[in-house]
Amino acid sequence: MYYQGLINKYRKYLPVTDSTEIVTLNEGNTPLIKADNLAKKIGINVNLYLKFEGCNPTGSFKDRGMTMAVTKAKEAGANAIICASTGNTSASAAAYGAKAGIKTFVLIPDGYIALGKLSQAMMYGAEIIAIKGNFDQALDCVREISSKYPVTLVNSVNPYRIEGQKTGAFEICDALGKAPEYHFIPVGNAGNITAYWKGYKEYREAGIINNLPKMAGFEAEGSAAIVRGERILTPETIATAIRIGNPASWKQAEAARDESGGKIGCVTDEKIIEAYKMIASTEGILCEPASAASVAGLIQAHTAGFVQPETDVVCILTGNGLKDPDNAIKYSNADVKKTSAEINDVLRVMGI
Ligand code: AN7
Repeated sequence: MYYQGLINKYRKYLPVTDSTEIVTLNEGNTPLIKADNLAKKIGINVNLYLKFEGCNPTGSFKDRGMTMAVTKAKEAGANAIICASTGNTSASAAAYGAKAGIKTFVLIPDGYIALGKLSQAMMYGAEIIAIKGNFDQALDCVREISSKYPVTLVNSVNPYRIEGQKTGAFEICDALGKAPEYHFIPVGNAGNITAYWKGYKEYREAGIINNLPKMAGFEAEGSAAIVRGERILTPETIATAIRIGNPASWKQAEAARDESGGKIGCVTDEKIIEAYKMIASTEGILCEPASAASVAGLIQAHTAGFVQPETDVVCILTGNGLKDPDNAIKYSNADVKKTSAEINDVLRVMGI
């Protein structure tokens, strides 16, 4: 049957009615890829799966929440939406805003968003405002603006975003016929870990699964507010998507950890890059650096003895590596060999 996006597929779990006009780009339905090569490389004896959210229409998991948030904004008659973003939310808001015919404002930290994400927001036609400040300051700004002016906030503090994003958990359970034992995920603003945990719990309440995963979220070390237990005023990390020092869903992330018997940890930029390269070279999947925090987290947790063998483990790869070609080129170590167009020269360079 023709796939029409995640609201249509999971409508009975979502706040829509038969008369709701759905704004969709046919997001969701992303592949859950068995990653035997990566598991072997890590040296872990589990069934490892990568949920590649980079296959969404704008290249990240944000589309799951945005279809829902923009559908509800449109239903409520909104003329404009606004968000703060480290990049992916702005790309997604801009795309769904374009589809809905709603004006979109995005606030981004000037100089700290990946090239591909900026190009997306530009092409989809958003009003782009680059602030001299970080994501947390941008979020404070848009929260205040949306509370005073008729513009709908579509950051993950908008509960419809969480509703849409919880469908990622439904898809994993539908694919495996159960919940995995462990769910590894990057943490920035902490909306996604909140959404997945909600999704797993709702599927269990509905009787579709009867187990729940341990939720393991990972922040970047230079932005690890939850791990350190304090707001970080100048968050830093190469993984700009999660360069966030005051996560909006902080409490909900801790609840997911505590209710599931999971953990929230942090990984260094060095480990993030190592995982980023390992995922690409062993599995043929190019995710963005922030996404690799889930796999870097798995490696760390495995070393610490947190992961039981012969279990199902899912790592969420939240965004597509094509969004950040600068980092891909910088860290690949690839040696591009140049030569003339003569076959003999090409063969010589090939070492034949
Ligand atoms: C690739 O786009 O916050 O913990 O403004 O883009 O739900 O915030 C992006 C976050 C992980 C963290 N991976 O998710 C934004 C933004 C990627 C991301 C996260 C983000 P949350």
